Amino acid sequence: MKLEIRRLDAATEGFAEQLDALLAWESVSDQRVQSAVDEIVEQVRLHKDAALIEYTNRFDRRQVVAGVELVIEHDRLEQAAKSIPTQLLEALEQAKERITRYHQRQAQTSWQYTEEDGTVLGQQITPLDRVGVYVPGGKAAYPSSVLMNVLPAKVAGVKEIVMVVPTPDGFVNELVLAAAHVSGVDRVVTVGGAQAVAALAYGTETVPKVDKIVGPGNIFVATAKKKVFGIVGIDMIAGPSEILVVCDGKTDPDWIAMDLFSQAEHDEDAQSILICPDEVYLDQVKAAMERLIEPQSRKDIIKTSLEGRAAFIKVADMAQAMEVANLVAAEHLELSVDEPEQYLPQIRHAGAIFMGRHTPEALGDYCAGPNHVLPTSGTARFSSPLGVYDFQKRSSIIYCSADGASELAKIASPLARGESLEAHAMSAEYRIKS
Ligand code: HSO
Ligand code: ZN
Repeated sequence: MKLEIRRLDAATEGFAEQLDALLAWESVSDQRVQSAVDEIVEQVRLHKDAALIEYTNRFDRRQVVAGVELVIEHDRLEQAAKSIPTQLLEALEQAKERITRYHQRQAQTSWQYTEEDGTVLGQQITPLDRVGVYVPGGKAAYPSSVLMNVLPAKVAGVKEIVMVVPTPDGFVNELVLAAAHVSGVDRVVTVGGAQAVAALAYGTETVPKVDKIVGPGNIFVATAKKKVFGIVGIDMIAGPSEILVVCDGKTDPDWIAMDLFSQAEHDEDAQSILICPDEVYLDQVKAAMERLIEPQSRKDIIKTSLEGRAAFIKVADMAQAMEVANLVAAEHLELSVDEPEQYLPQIRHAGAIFMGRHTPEALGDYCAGPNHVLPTSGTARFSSPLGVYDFQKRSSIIYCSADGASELAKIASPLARGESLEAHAMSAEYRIKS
């Protein structure tokens, strides 16, 4: 199958503009989506289960009468785990172990130190009490994403994890339920869309109010998450998946072709970019892609994604490849080269960095250990992978000794008076020793 893939050359004038155009992505939250979400969130806030049930019946074509019908019992999760092929269950468990081990290293711990005057200062770390995990229904329902969202919360020590998942026409994804069981979700409620987000943010008779909502979703879910942010915490608003492969031209072209497909098959808007100093190699990868796409079960999605958003970028050398990689700030960056560690210090922006020819992104998506929830659309410039720290909070600790308070008050008092805050000044001054 012929593929039309955009080619750029970093040496040409106007490359910067071409790159900007390539990366440009606007999530289309039009006014209609916004007003629909406003209405849904408001109704669920006011009428709780009654509204949640009505929307669920309408959008997911169900006939639920009472809230309890939305809840999936623990036994049912266990049954799902038993019903899936053993090999799959074992893989979920092995992935869980590796992901947990990696994330345990991320846990922040409390600390304290004592000033010379005896004042103790510190930071106390506590987990969030209750977290909501949104799991999409239908084609984007990934059991691996259940693990990636739930396990860091578990490691952080979150007491209660509520998972919401839409079940259109009552269809339940057994693998998703099995993953919920393996990762230790406390409660599963079969609701989705903006109504599920609203239920998690405000609480209903069936869905407990949570402190933070994480997990990917469609435009309605994303818009609802933005709307309730402030009432609850949210993780991030994810754009389409991206992969950027930097290759020196010496990896088997078939491997690179398949790595690029692995992102492209996610959805039509996904972006796959290959950077290489060797033009002939780019042609070889293209030929490999045209051959390998034929038997792909998702070849239509792959083709649309590649022809709409992919690019091959020719660079002068590896140094320029690193510069371009930093401009892209990709969600996934593969360094398909020998001795990739020599380039690592030059990479400033990337969600996850896959080092060397034997590290395809797919291994990171499932089981290597790091999280697969990563910053997209260039947001790796200022944000990080989902992690244990997203489920932990910090409280500052101040414990003054009598001497310490007396000394601090002498600093605080003039500052307070400078702000014309007399009670502040006096509160401090009461502690000054005469
Ligand atoms: N690559 C996706 C995660 C995923 N892949 C789930 C397979 N399943 C995140 O960009
Ligand atoms: Zn993936």
